[in-house]
Amino acid sequence: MAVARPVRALALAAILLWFFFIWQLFTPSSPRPKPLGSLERDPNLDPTGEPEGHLVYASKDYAPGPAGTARINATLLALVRNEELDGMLQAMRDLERTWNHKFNYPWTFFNDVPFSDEFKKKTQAVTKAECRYHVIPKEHWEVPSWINNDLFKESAKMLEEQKVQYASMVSYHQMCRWNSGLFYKHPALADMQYYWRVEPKVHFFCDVDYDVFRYMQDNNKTYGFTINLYDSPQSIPNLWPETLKFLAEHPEYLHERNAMNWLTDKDRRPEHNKKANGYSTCHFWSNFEIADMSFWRSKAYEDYFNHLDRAGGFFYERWGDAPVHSIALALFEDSSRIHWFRDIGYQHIPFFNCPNSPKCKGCVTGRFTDGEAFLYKEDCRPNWFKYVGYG
Ligand SMILES: Nc1nc2c(ncn2[C@@H]2O[C@H](COP(=O)(O)OP(=O)(O)OP(=O)(O)O)[C@@H](O)[C@H]2O)c(=O)[nH]1
Ligand SMILES: [Mg+2]
Repeated sequence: MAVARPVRALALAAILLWFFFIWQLFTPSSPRPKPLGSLERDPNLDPTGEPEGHLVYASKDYAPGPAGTARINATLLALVRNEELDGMLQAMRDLERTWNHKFNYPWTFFNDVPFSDEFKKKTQAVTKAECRYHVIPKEHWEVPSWINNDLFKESAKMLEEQKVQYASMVSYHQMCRWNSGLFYKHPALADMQYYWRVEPKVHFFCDVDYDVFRYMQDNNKTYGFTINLYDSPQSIPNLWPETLKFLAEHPEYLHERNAMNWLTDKDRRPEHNKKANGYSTCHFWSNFEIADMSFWRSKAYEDYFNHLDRAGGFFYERWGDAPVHSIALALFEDSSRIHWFRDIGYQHIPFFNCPNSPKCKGCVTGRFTDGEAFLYKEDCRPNWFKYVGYG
């Protein structure tokens, strides 16, 4: 039986459509780099070189030991558990390969319990630089006396109902509090000014040929970040109201070139701002930080941290060191002293900073995440670029 030509064409079109549909269904949802939004272009796609300003390169004056006279008072710093040894070794190998084998800055490891001999032996084996191991004093780690344990448990239950991760894990709250306001008070850091925070399992992808600590010092920078994100508003409902109370008591701490508009933006994610009671929730992702501890040691930050600590939100909510550090920097520091290290290729699961540079290997240029597509909206860099710039 002959089939009319139009009917054959229709059948063919239907078959093709069917194959197209199946292909769409089964191709993996590729986490290709996506643009930041309408009219925005991810600057990581643009060719990236070294930052402007005075740079100091490797030389024999950075040799390990006393011969390394060019090193300034700075250290690589990690709070880590003995059980995270493998992840720590991997992160160390990445950072040694891309940067520290040229500069040999010491590593300083902190733990709430003593480090095992295995931890010490294996970490020292992956670097020529000196490794130092310290236990955190009890009074810096313990839950403070004014925290009520029943109230903590009750609050943790409510936070967990709202899907706040790690809400009932006391040590997570202790870690966030220590990273917020106590690490730089450890006696082992008394003579240190700068640190580069490193977590187990993070990755570094790009060769960096200048001394980043000298970059901070010589170019008058206080804080360097790579990734800038939204936070879960459920974990910090009272952080901003407490901050406003503090500001009302201390208007003198507000810097005239602050980044208040980055902190209070409500255009991009109005719901976040609403749930966090006026805070955009934008923050520098603090698992990576290169910073000058003089800022944390200033009177403004000390007063702010004590105010927050007394308010109890490190335990009754789940205030992280990332929003706490970020709010303080954006309010009390000149925003031009906060630097985006766009040239440092970095990953902490599930987010990346991956610049367009021949010095980078192992990450996809401009890729922000390799996780689910919904994670793209966690990117708060566009607001930083909009309100402060690319510096
Ligand atoms: N010594 C010690 N280190 C801790 C403790 N809790 C967390 N840390 C360290 O603190 C840093 C942050 O902890 P993470 O568990 O990675 O927290 P996170 O990055 O918010 O969570 P993930 O997304 O799961 O990585 C890591 O370097 C951990 O090794 C603790 O109780 N003791
Ligand atoms: Mg982590």
